[in-house]
Amino acid sequence: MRLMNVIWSAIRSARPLPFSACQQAIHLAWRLNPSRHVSKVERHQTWIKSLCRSLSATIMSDAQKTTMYRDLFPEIEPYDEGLLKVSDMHEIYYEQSGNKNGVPVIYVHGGPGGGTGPRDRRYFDPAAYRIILLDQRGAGRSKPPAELRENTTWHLVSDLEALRLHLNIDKWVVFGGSWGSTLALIYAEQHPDRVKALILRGIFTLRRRELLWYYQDGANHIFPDAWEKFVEPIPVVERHDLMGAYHRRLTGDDPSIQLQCAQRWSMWEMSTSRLLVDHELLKRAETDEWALQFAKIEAHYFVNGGFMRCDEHIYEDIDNIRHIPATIVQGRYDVVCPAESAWKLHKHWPEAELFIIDDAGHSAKEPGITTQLMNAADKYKTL
Ligand code: STX
Repeated sequence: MRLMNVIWSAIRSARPLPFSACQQAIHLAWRLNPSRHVSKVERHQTWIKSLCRSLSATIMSDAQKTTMYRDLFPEIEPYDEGLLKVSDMHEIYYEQSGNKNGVPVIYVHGGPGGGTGPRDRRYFDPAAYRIILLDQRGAGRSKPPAELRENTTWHLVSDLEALRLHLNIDKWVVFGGSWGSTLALIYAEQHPDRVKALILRGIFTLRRRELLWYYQDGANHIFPDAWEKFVEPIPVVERHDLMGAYHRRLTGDDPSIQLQCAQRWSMWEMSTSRLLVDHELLKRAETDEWALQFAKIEAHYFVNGGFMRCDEHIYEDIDNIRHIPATIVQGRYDVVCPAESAWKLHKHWPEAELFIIDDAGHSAKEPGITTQLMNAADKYKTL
């Protein structure tokens, strides 16, 4: 009876495991109950799968257990939401959830133009963290949507400071993936005294070669099928500069061309963000308002080189932040922001811990990446 209780409690807390661990567990389950017929096993697949997960957890070595995936924290609602006026033109949306007296953490979203969502609250222990989400200018619920005027990296850095002061925060943990890593790094380099720790994922430093890899010649070698759809709206004579060609159309005066280009631009990113393509994610690219925000703002930032001093900007200023505790999480098969940038950052900043996740692409939603991001957030929750 006690054994059954132990097994059931393990089943209730079961998390997805690598396939090889499940296979091992199946063998073990089989040895424990060899009379079970295959067809019965098939009929009870869900039960058996859970059992396999928990059994395999008991037979895995510690090293294997560190590769077990974590589930996000439960869904949580904000206790405070607002719009902060940051210029004559822009108001930025922010929200707070978790523990009002906890360690403040600011979630810096990607794109630029991607905005935040309820899922982004769930990397952080709500008992320990005061979780702050912010939609950057023109993105998400910020107003006006997709506005490109008064919208540069430096405006976004000053908005982070405006929000920090508005919320009466002295220092916060800064969490950002992809473009969120770019902005988090630049913000920290400008305001190192305001940053307790950095948690960075899918490193993107906005060098020209990173942009060309993704929007001109690089990632197309890996996703030729998705690429065909990406280049389709652009005439062959303009394809030598796809970012420029898209930018002209996205900021042009034909709304139907704007929308078609926004969808194709967004679809390229949604098709290439994960190790295994997520078809649900692709639907997002068809949402008109989101696609327009995402594509217009991304193209605007990218044709302008992220408004940075030079290609090496982030690396040149790295000494400003080398004393700040930091974790970098990078998918090995990240096609959007290849691991070369995370490696280069690590070389310039050896004090920052780097996790390369062997079974992941770009997305924060990939199980190995989620797990290491949550581990890092746990590590810094007592700072
Ligand atoms: N854009 C990289 C980036 O920051 C080139 C990014 N990629 N996907 C996203 O952001 C979302 C998760 C916001 C869609």
